[in-house]
Amino acid sequence: MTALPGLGAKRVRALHDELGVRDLTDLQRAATRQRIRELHGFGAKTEQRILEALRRRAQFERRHKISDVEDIADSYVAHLKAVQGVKEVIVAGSFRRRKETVGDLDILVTCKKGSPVMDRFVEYDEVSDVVSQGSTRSTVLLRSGLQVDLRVVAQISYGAALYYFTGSKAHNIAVRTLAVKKKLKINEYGVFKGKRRVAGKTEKDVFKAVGLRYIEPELRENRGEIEAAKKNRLPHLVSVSDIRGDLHTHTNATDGHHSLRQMAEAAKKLGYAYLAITEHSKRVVIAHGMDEKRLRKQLDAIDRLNQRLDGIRVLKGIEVDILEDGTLDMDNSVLKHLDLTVCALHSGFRLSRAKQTERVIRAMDNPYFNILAHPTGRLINQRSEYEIDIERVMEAALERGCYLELNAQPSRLDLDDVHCRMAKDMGLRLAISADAHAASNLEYVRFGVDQGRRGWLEPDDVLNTRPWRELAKLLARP
Ligand code: DGT
Ligand code: CA
Ligand code: CA
Repeated sequence: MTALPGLGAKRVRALHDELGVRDLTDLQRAATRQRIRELHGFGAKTEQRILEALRRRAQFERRHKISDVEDIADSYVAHLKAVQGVKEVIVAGSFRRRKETVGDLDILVTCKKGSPVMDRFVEYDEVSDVVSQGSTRSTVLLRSGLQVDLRVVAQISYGAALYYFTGSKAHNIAVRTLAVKKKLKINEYGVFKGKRRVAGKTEKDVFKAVGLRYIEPELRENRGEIEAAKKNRLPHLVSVSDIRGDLHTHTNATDGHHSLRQMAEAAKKLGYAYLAITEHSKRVVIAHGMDEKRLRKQLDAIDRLNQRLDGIRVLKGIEVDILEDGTLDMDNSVLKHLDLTVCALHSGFRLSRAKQTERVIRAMDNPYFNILAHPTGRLINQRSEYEIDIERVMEAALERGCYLELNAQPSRLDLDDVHCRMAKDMGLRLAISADAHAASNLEYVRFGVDQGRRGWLEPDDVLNTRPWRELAKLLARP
């Protein structure tokens, strides 16, 4: 409930203690019956705002951000692993394909005969409703509103079941068609030639049996991966260990939580070779954005820090606002001293598609423009992207030697997978950046890497897999 705007921990407690509100369904009921306005410190306006937030949530279907379900997935898996007789426990479905949102969790289990796994599955702490319970499949609803499906199969079918329940459905159907052409039958129990099982124990065997190279889960969307697997032309996907630094971070000099030094040390701990500090510019008043004078002061601080630090280089950057006329919110006389700029829209989202596209491209004409941050502005489950012709923006970036960002904040993941693929196909490299506002946020990069993998990105397609010397050359405008 605290995820709803305007509902802090204190208010959620009051709702619980006074009205017995335990989840979003209770909340909806209490608000509709106008019970909330009676509470001390709430009022009719707050009640209206709660209803509005609930409506907005419903609008964005009932999909859950992947970052929101990771903890519950992990602890559910741990709970099931502890059950007597259980062997394998794994979350399949869109979660395994690392989609930015998941509709539900699909857990696959193998176990010995007589294991009490089904009973233990429905007894899990967070379960609010048992939708169905059988001997090989069950479904529950958790208090958070998340649905979880469980399937139990024999060990001999583990690979086939994992393959089947990882999906996507479109991918499965395409592979099944391929199998039929080879006179094979493929289902969640195995790959069969007539009655004979020819594969099923591991996923690798399943792929081999139908004549394909192993396809990473993130690619299984029927977007050309099957053709590529046939021809042995699958991409060698980027992974977190390829990332050598972050190009978009904030400190407590603006709206971040940690100091320059703390951020640099956290980056060093991750094994990074460089970290760009990119504070907001003055236009973003609520983030205490910097003007020319404050930025110059910070550049001096970075110089001093670099002299003291070993093994990591702090890069001088800024997240500079693109103003409505396409100019940048910082004088070029200061921008020219920076190692890089990330440039972003934080206002004027309502311009027409043509005007918005033109605005960004005009900004790219500035020779100090390097990377377009969170290019579509969408916030998952909260705000749609603004109108913009991303393909045209990518072309313009290519022409000028600029780049786009894949912002790795799990609420942004902007660009999305389809746009990443578009960039790759055009030969436009992307920066995968955490946009960290605290030291621990640097780890968000893994969500960005997952999204990039879904967009077929290889290490070479990602700017910040390069050592600084190479990266500096790529950033230099022609
Ligand atoms: P979600 O939950 O909407 O984020 O997406 P998924 O992909 O997790 O879909 P879900 O939970 O409905 O089903 C899990 C997997 O099971 C799906 O990715 C592929 C497989 N599956 C489900 N229904 C079918 C079907 O009708 N045919 C085939 N071939 N596979 C299916
Ligand atoms: Ca699912
Ligand atoms: Ca499901």
